[in-house]
Amino acid sequence: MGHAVSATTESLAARLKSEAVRLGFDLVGIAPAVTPPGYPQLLSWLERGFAGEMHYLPRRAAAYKHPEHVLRGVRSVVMVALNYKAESQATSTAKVPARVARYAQSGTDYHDFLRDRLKKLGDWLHDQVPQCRTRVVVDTAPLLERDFARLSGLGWFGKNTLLIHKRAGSFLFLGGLLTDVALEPDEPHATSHCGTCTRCLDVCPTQAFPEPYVLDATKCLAYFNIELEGPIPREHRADVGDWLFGCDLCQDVCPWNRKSPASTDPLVQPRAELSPADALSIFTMSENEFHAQFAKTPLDRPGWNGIRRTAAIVLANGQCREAIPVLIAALDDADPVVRGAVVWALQQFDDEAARMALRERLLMEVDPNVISELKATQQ
Ligand code: B12
Ligand code: SF4
Ligand code: SF4
Repeated sequence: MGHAVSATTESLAARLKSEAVRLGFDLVGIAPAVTPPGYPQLLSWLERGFAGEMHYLPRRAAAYKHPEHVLRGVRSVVMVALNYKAESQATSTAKVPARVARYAQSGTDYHDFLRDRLKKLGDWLHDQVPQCRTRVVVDTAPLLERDFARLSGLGWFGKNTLLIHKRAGSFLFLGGLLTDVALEPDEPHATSHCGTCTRCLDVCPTQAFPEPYVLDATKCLAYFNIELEGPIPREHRADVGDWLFGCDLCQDVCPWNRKSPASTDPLVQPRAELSPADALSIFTMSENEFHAQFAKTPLDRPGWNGIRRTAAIVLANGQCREAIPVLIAALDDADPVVRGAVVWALQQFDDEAARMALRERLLMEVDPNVISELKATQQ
């Protein structure tokens, strides 16, 4: 059952927003529960194959059409944003620096703490409107979060596809609270403030933007080093540079992030060993050590093997000769994706021991993908 807008629900919206700020959110706005205006763009994005192996996106294409599919009877979508630009940066003295995107440097999984705070906001709403229904959304539900964030007035889509707020910038986590309470909606953010700037498009190492405002995710480093389970395509391994986890290049260059304030929230402050990480120590970590350090952190998503796959590539890109014997030893690794990356890494060094180890490995390798890595001579 829905709840009509009245003078009291209007002030309820204002009180809900104060509560959201009290809970530690930096921005909050309310959108009506409608078909998101960007829905046709999502369909064409999927049709162009830009979701790659993120099959959960096309599988739920129909559900994105209306937030009704996330919460039956939904009338309002409360969108919140939390600034994760931390006060300090880069404190570690890593031998081979391996960069971790800012959003993950605290080692805290933002899904958890955003969800906790949004649940508290939901509890607050339940106290005000006891029969109401709510659902918390962070990332995983079929909801175009940036579209609803724009609709609720939180900012515009940058050419890098990120949601940008004039004062707060784009280093923002987004989340939503869906409810069947009809709350007074905010005005959508109708203007764009990118102008003639193209910095984000120009800096992208893989040219992942086929046009402004559209990202081909299958070329984004964040897709390669976080989402992709298999090998990172050979032609993009050099582009990975020193990015172990995610990538911030198209946000670091954005003028709107230059003056954005730093957050004092303890949950987003960087852990020294992640800002930046050390590629060599990460690569040589045992599975137990990895879990002890990184279980429940964002690095757990690619996992021990995924992280070591990328670390091998970062070591080669950093041309750290100390890594050569370590990489040679890893030619025996149990995981073929790690072995494949190690083969490529060794091929990037002009080194006789590396060449000999690769020749020997070819005589005993059984995995067809690793064999083709061993036989490949380019890139
Ligand atoms: C899948 C996904 C990814 C994929 C694909 C990203 C992408 N651009 O689509 C990959 C793995 C590459 C990725 C990377 C990152 N992600 Co991500 N990701 C998502 C997720 C789960 C879904 C995004 C989605 O639906 N994409 C499909 C496309 C079609 O949607 P869209 O880009 O939002 O497109 C909208 C607009 O651009 C617009 N539009 C489309 N075409 C056009 C054309 C014109 C002319 C205009 C004006 C508009 C327009 O309409 C579209 C529909 O709303 C969301 C969470 C969520 N549920 O929304 C987080 C999310 C978008 N990611 C987030 C973050 C932080 C990142 C990274 C910064 C992480 C990192 N540092 O490594 C990078 C940034 C890369 C980048 N430049 O976008 C945040 C973004 C916050 C913000 N300020 O915008 C989100 C919202 C997660 C969250 N809850 O906070 N991500
Ligand atoms: S996150 Fe990095 S790789 Fe992905 S689009 Fe931005 S600059 Fe390109
Ligand atoms: S770098 Fe420039 S074009 Fe890209 S999002 Fe920022 S203002 Fe817009």
